Amino acid sequence: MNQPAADIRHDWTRDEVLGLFSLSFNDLLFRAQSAHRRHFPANEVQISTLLSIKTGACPEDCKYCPQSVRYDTGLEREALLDLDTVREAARAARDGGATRFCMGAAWRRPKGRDLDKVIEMVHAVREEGLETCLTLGMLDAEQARRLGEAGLDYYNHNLDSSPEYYREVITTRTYEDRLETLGHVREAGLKVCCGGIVGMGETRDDRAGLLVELANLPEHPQSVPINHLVRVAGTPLEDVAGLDPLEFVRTIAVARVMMPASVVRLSAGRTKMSDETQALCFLAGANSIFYGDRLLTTDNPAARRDRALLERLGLAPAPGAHAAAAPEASPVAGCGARSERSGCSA
Ligand code: SAM
Ligand code: DTB
Ligand code: SF4
Repeated sequence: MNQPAADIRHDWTRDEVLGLFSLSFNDLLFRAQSAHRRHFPANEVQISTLLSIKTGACPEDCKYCPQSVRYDTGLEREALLDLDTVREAARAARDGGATRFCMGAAWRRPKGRDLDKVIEMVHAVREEGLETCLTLGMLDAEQARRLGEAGLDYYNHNLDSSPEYYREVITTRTYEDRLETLGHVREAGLKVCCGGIVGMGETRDDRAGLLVELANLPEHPQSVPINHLVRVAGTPLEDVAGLDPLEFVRTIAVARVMMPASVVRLSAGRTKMSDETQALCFLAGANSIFYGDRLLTTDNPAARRDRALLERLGLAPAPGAHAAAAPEASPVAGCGARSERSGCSA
């Protein structure tokens, strides 16, 4: 992605970022919306759909995650899906209006034969005219290189929180491990999708710390998912206090100001958000969502509710990079407008 130098910085300090968080809400949203319009069409939202290709029984201990083998969340484990199932799901996502298909596996890191199968999935999804994204856990340099060679577009690997709070949430892999994987992904020429989770009981200082780590990476991640914790019964974080929705909006706005040319995804946690909170998130510069009734193992807003929301807000789906390969691809029903300044015309 072309990153003009003027407002792309990699030298953020936590104090400076806390200063952004402390601005008056109006001033912060004005700055975020101005940054957004410098780099993106004002009224477009990138649409991704998720599929869990291998579910549950993960050896890691991430305290937020329903898929860790250490917590009894009642989740049924599933082996790696077969290729036809993935292809069908990708077609359905494309026909529903998604332009990117993100496949997630509950692994610490993929093993050799598993990666071969996942590479076949990447080819199949590309053939359906969709951009591809994978999240499989840690990768070594060779695995990242193979995925790049296979034509994968994005690799998702989150930093999740500030380095200090991360240690409270995950003990089985370090922040350094994550940074190392992100380095391999970048060096393999893949686009990086990297963000975090808020609403895990962290402080504002931790949220600022996460955003500093993301923005001070050698390149800004091309995609920055900001997840609100989905509290799942059986996980250690099931009873953590929820985050003030306006603080969530501030987090999105600060991410937009710090990484103005990155796509910021309003990611997990939308089922519990009002339409008004989501509208403020879009105003704060969020320009991507997960679309479809499921995330990986938890619910996402119903597709019909999202169509209605985009339409009410005059937002249109952003065109996908591989759209030409998919003659049958259709925009999100009822939201076909793609002009810069106008919204959905349906
Ligand atoms: N196992 C791989 C890994 O952790 O890198 C890939 C799958 S993992 C489920 C992908 C991301 O989902 C995690 O990094 C985390 O940010 C997010 N996630 C997991 N559980 C979540 C929850 N309950 N609420 C919000 N985000 C969650
Ligand atoms: C990301 O940052 N959020 C997505 C995606 N990357 C893989 C995952 C959200 C998972 C929410 C919990 C679940 O559905 O299991
Ligand atoms: Fe495993 Fe990923 Fe869940 Fe952590 S977030 S327990 S690594 S599936």
